[in-house]
Order: sequence, then C-alpha cells, then structure tokens
Amino acid sequence: MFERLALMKRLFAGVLILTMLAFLAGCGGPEGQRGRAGKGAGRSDVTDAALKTYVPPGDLDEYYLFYSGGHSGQVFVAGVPSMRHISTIPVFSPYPGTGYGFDNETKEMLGDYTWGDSHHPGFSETDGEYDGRWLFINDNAQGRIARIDLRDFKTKQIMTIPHISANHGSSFVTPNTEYITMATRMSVPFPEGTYADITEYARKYKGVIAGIKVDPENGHMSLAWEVLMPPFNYDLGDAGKGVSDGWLFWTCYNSEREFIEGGKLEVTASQKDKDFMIMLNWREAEKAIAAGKFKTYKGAKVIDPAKAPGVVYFVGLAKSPHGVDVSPSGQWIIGSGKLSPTTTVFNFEKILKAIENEDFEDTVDGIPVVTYESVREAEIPVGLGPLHTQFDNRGNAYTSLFIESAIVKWKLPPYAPGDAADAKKMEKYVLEKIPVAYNIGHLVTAEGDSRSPDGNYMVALNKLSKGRHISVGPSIPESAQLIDISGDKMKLLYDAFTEPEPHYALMIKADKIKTIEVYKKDEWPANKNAIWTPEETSVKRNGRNVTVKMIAVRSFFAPDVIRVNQGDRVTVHLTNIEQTRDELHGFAINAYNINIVADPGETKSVTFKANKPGVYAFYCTNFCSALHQEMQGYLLVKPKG
Ligand code: K7E
Ligand code: CUA
Repeated sequence: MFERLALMKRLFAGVLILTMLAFLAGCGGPEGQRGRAGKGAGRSDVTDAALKTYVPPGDLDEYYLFYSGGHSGQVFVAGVPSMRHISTIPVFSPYPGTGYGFDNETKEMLGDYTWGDSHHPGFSETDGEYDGRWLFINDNAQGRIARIDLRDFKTKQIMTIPHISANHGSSFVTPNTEYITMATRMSVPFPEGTYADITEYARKYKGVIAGIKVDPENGHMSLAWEVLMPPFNYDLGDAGKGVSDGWLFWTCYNSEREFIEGGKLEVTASQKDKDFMIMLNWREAEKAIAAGKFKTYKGAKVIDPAKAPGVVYFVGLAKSPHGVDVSPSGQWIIGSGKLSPTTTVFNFEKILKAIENEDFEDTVDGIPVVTYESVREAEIPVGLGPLHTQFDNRGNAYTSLFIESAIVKWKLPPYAPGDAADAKKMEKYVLEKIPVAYNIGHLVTAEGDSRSPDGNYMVALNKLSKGRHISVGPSIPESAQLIDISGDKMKLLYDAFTEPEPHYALMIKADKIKTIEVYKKDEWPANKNAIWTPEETSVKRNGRNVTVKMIAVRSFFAPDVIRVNQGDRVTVHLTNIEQTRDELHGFAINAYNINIVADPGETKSVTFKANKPGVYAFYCTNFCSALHQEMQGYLLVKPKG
C-alpha cells in the first residue's frame, strides 16, 4: 500500500515534469543549454532521463553511492538515482564540520598527518554479497587503511603497517571479509627506513603485498602477513570469489624494475610488451606462516615467495596494466593495460590447471610465471586506454576507456569455439560504447563487486571533465555521470559534480545499511567518561591537570564556566545527553582552535594547554534549538604570577 502510494506520487511528479519539460523545450531553455554543453558527449533522451533520476521531495534514493575523495582524504556519500550529495565522511583529513580531527580520539587516529589520498572503498562481505557493516578505504599517500562503521558513518580505525610505500592496491575485500589487501605502489628499499641510492633500485628496492585480517565481530583490522615482491609498482587489485575464492589479484607496472634518474618512468616503465598480473593464494600464505616460513621485520611477518612456493604466481599482462577485476562468478579475471587496445580475460579454471601442471614459462625472483597462452581465454578489442571493468547481471562487462573517453560494453565468455583465437571474430562480442564527459577513470555498477550485480545503474567517474556546468575558474570539478544499463542500450541519465577527487566508488542497496539514530545510553558501548546528569558534572584539579566533565543539552552547557591557570593542561569530556535524533551540540573555544561535535548520546574528549591568559568564550557550533545562540560559556585563564 505504502509502495503504491509512493509509486503514484512518483508517476504524478513524472507527468508534471514531462509537461514542464515539454514547455521548456518549446522556449529553447534546457535544450539550448544541452546543445551547447553536451555536444557529442552522450546526450540522452531528456524526459526519460528526468523521470529515471527525479526523486520527489520526501522520497528516498534506492542506492547509496560511496565515492572516495582522493587527496581530500574523505569519502563522499550520494544517493542514486538522484546523485544528490548527502554526506561527507572524513577519514584521513580533519573536517571541522563534524569536529573530526579535533577531539582526542580522532586526533590520535590521524597521527601526524593532516591529509590522505583515498582511492578504493571496499564493503565488508558475507558470502560474496555486500553486508552493509563496514566500508574500508585505503590511503595511497601514507600507506594506511581505514575502517568506517556503517551504523554511524564514522571512521573507527586507521591502520599503518610497516614496509608498504604508497598503499594503492587496496582495499579489496574477500568474500567473507577474511582479508582486505594492501600493496606497495612505489617500491622503496626494504626493510622500511633503509637507505639505498636510486641506482640500486633493481636490487635493493622491494614491493610488499599484504593481507589484513578483519575481526568478524567488530571489524578490527590487524596485519596478518606480508609478501616480499620484486621492485615493481603494484597497482590495482581484486579478491577472488566463487571458483577463485581464496585468491587475491593485483596488476603491476614497471616490471622493467628500473628507476633511471631523469629517465622518465612513463618511458622506462613501458619498454616491455607485457607486465604482470599477480595471483596470491591467501590460504597458502596462512600455511606458510603456520609453518614458520617467514621472517619478522619491524613486527611484520614477511614471506619470501622464493622460500614459500605455492603462495604467489605471475602471469603476463599487456601493457602497463591498471585495473584487474574478477567477474561475479569468479571464473573470469579481467586485466586491462593502459597502453593496449585490448583487455585480457583469464580463465581461472585454466590458471588452476596450469599451476597444478607446473605449466610455467619463466621464473622471476623465485616466483613462477604461468604460461600466458595456457590461461588466457580471450583478448577483447575494447578500444583505447582500458582501465577498469564492472559487471551486470546478464553476463556483460563494462570497461572504462580513458583515452577514448567512453565506456565499452562487452560480453563475458563463453565464446563460440575458435573465436578467441581470431581477433577479427572477437569484435562481435564488443557490444556497444557510450561516450562520457570526459576521460573516465573508474566506473561502478550497482553492487558490481558482489556475486550478484544488479544490472540497473552505472556511474562513470570522469577525470578531465572540461566543464558542462557554470564555470568555477581554471580548476574544474570531477564529474560523475549516471548511466542506465538496464536496457539493450546504455543511456546517460545525469551529470553530477564532485569535490576532488573520486577514484573508485561503490554502490549498495539502501536497505542493506542499518544506521542507528542516536547512541542509546544503554545499548551503545559506554564511553568511560560519559555522564548523563547535571549532578555528575565536575571540574577536578590534579596538579597542573584539570579535568572537566561536562554535559550539553538544549540549550546549555554544564558547567558553563571553567576556571584554570595559565599553563594548565585541560581535558574536557563532553557528553551530549540528548536521546533525540539529529540533536547535535558542538563545543568550540574561541582562539584555542578547538571545535568538537558530539552526536546525541556521544562523549567527546579534548585536551589542550591553557597557554593564553585571558577570558575566552565557548559556544555550541551546531544549530540545536531556538535558543542555540544562548548556548555558550566562558573559559577563564588566570595569568601566571
Ligand atoms: Cu584507476 Cu587509484 Cu583506482 Cu584512480 S586508480 S582512476
Ligand atoms: Cu547546542 Cu547549538
């Protein structure tokens, strides 16, 4: 009944919009605009697109889109199909809007860094399906990985491990969240902190790939093992599923293993016709650890693959590989080389057979290279600059083409006998292309990394978007284009714009995420500094340390005056005792660079040195009631002597 009502509302709104659009088209409004901005860039039928993306006021989106914020260090949340930005989750960078990076806990999580470069979000999974519990995201700059709790959309853990320089091949999740990945993008001398001149690159520099164990109860991440790898650049990854469950995959470039000073890596790393795809058997890695086949460096258990056969294999992949993506069944592993006009489909069953038969064409640093011809299913002539691949529920793959500025849809195997051997015959499996605006990096389909993609929506994440919006100067926001993939033809529905700079994104059905409304006094793990009544508030001195237990509730702080002496070390534990959704209170002390926010039922702590004498006002930063302006108090810092 409720659904029918919503549908009728939606239909009515649709008709209204159609009428409006017909009217506007007549006066040349959006039509003229569209012609100007959209030339050759995938115009779609406007009315159809409007109907498919219009979410009437009060209605809800069907999907969450979580996209990485690149070097903003954040994760952005939007709704699909509306593409409306709903929320920003700060992860690797302070965010005054939520007080993130100002309170003691988040400050400690950020450590010495004030930024990160978030690239690849990964959902926790159960049986290969997104389970809506946690979102993991990597930092490509400081070699870190973070976990966001999807009950409250907050970052709960940021982990650094030794030896990983620039964690790009991350954070890819195994089908039951046993592991998430980390990998070195820019090889450095091993172990971490070692000095070796760049001329010793080939010998002394190393890459590391790592398995991060996830506690199934609380999501806590810990380092399980690392594997020492040749000094290549480890790029993208994915986790096996179905037949390839138990395996992890990465691409790499610069298998030339050189960094020539002044030699331009773009040239030197593109000498060879093929680089590699890495295949790691994580159950074998576990066995190697159990059998003691590792050495400990700075607390990390590091496996040398030459001494632990069966853990890692290579297979050739053309040329300057970037994306590797595992199909929903797990049988097809798709590798794309940026400089190759084809994308390669490997057959995982053939890979297993080749490994079993020791069908190897080479060995690199003790790592067997599986014979390419034995395991390649087909090369698909997709077009120029293939990067990343996603999937639908009808046996199709979608590959982003950076150079062509398009998405190509093609058919996954099986192919007719004999076709794969003949490049000409493979052309018929390339079904369709849609131009995007412009120069796409990643793309994402609804639940596209799970065992059962939904096959309805796809988002193109474009790099050099060249406008298509009112101008904001020389720096143009990235664009995210929503594309309908439910029919025979891909249809562009909507252009959205984002802060810098989404790399990958993930789309999950909205009803899979079960958020809390408030931190319930009795249900949420209690903070040891929480208090719930005015009677429990206190200001206590212990030598030069002053501890304040404070409450915030509409519309006052208690205590509202804090007296300290210049030079005291002051800690304020602030509990927002509200149990009503969205009743947030902030706590900012002027001139002390303090700005924390407590959600309903939450306790936040902040410690600072009261080094400036004088009187400083504090106030609530979040508008909380008609008397929000009155929610204020004073910090009195008595001068020395
Ligand atoms: Cu292609 Cu960092 Cu995933 Cu950017 S990466 S596009
Ligand atoms: Cu509390 Cu404004």
